[in-house]
Amino acid sequence: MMTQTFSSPRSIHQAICNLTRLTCAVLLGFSALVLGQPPSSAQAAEPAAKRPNILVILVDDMGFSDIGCYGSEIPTPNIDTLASRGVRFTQFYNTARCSTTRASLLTGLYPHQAGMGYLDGLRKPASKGTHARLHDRCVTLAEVLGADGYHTSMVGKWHLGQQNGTPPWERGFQRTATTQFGELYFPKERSREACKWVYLDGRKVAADSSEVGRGEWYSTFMFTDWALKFVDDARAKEKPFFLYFAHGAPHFPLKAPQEVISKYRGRYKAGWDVLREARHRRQIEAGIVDPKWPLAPRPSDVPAWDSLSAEEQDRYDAIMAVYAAMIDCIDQSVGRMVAGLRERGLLDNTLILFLSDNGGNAESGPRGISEGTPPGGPDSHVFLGMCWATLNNTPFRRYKHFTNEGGISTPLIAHWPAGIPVARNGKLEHQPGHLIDIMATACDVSGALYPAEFKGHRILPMEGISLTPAFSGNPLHRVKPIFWEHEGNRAVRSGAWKLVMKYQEEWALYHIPNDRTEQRNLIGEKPDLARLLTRQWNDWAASTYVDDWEGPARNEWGEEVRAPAATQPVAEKAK
Ligand SMILES: [Ca+2]
Repeated sequence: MMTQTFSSPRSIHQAICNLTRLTCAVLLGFSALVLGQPPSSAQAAEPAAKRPNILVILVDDMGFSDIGCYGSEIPTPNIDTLASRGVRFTQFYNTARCSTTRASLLTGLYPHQAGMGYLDGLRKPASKGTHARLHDRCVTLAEVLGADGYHTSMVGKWHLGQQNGTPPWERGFQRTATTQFGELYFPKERSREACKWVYLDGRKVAADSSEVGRGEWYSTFMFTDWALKFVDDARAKEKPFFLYFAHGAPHFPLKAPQEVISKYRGRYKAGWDVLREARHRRQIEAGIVDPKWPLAPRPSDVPAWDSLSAEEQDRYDAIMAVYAAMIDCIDQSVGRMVAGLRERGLLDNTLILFLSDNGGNAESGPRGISEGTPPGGPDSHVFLGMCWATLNNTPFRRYKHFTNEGGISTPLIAHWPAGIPVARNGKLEHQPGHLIDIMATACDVSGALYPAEFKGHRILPMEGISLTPAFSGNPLHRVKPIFWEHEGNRAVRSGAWKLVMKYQEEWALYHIPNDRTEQRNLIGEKPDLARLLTRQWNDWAASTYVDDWEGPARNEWGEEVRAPAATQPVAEKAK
C-alpha cells in the first residue's frame, strides 16, 4: 500500500514539485520564503493565480467511442478542441458503475475503501466496504483542496450517500447545485420522487422553481449556468477553484431537447453494424486502437441490422437519436465552460479533465425501451439497450457493470495550456491510468497535502499516482497493479497483462498490447502468471475492504438474473 513516506515515487515527485514551486516563488521576489517560513505559509503567500484551477467534467454512462476524438460519428467539436490542445489517454479506467466511480474519483481510493463498495442504495450490516455513504476513513478532493485555500464547488449528480448522511455540502464542497442521484432533465420530471428536487447549497428546492432555472430548462445547460456562477464566486473571493461538474447525461431515461434530437433523427438508419465498423476504422486511423486488436464480434443477442424490418429500424433510430442529442448537449456545455473560462482569463491555468463514469449501458437488453411520446421528451421513458451500447463501447467487449474493457474504459482528456507542453497538444497517451490517480494529480498540481488525519479520523493513504509526468510525455511511476471488483466481477491489470472474471465464471488472461478487445484467453498457456495475478487480486481484496459478493448475478446486458428471493440482498433498483 502506498504511504506518504519519502520513499514513495509519488511523494518524491510531489516534493520535487513543491521545491520547484518554492524556487519559482523565490525568483519572483517572495522574500518571506527566503526568511524560512514553512511551506504551508509559503503556499498561502503565493498569488492564487499561480495555482491551477481544476475542473473535472464527469459524464454518466457514456461509452469509450461516443465522442468524436475517440471515433464517434456524433459531432463533438468542443470536446475535440480540448483534445487537440491537450492530451488524450487511451487506457484510462473507471470502476464500471456510478457510485463506485464517484467515490474513487473524489477520494483517490478504491470504492470499498471509501465505503462505497456498491451503489449508495445498498448498505450491508457488518460490511467492510459497503456502507452506502462515504466513510470517515476517506477525504474528498474538495476537503483536501478546500483546506489548501481552494474555492470548492459542485454541480450535478452526487450519488454518494446523501440519504445516509454524506451529502456534498458536508464533504468539503463550499457551493453546490446538485441532485441526489441524477435522472433529472426537465423541470417537471414525473418519474421518481428524488428526481423532482435540486439542492442549492444544501437547500432542497423543487426542480421547477425559478430559483433553479428559468423556463423549460434542460439540466445539462441549467447546471452549466450554475457552474459558471460558481466560477464567478471563486473569482470574487480571489481563490483558485476546484469545480466538479458531474453531468447526469447521458444516463437513462434518455431525454434531450427536441430541436437537438431532430438533428439526429434518420442518421442512425445506417445501423450499428456499419457504424461500429466506421468507428473502429476512425479509432485505428487516430491511433487510439491498435489494428492488431480485432473488433469484438457482435454479441449473439444483438441482431444483424439488415435482418430488421424498416419499422424496427425506425424505432431503433429514434432511440439512438435521443442519445446522440444528449452527447451533443454535453459538448455544447463543454464549449460554454471553455468560453466562460477564456472570457474570465482563466482558461490557460485551469486543468480540465473530461471522462465518463462507466462504459455504455446495455440494461434493458437488445430492444432497449421506447415508451411515451415524443421519444426523449419529458414524459417519455427511453433506454438505449444492448444493441446501441455495443456501438458505444467500440471496439471492446461488454458493458457497464462488467470489468471487461467495455465496462471500465473511458476517454480521459487533460487540457491545461499552462501546464501541458505545447508539443504534447493533440497527442495520445497510452500508459494505463485509473480514477485513483486523480487525487494524486490534484495534490501534485496544486501543492495541497493529502492528510493522514482529517476531523479526528485516520485517513487511508491514497492509492493512485500523479498523472503529470504523462502530461509531458514521461513515464508514470506506478509500482502496483490496478484492481477492480464490482458485483463479483473482478480484474487486475499488471503491465501488459490483464486477468479478468465475470461473476460466477472463470478467470481469463489477456495480453493487452496484443489483444485489448479480449478475444484470446491465454490462461492455459500462462498458468504461473495467472496464479500470481490471482494471488495479487486476493491480497488486494483482503486489504481494501472488498466484501464477498453474494449476488445476484447479471445477464449479458447487465440485468439481474433472479435467484430464489431468500438469497437476494436488498439492493436498490439498478442505476
Ligand atoms: Ca454511470
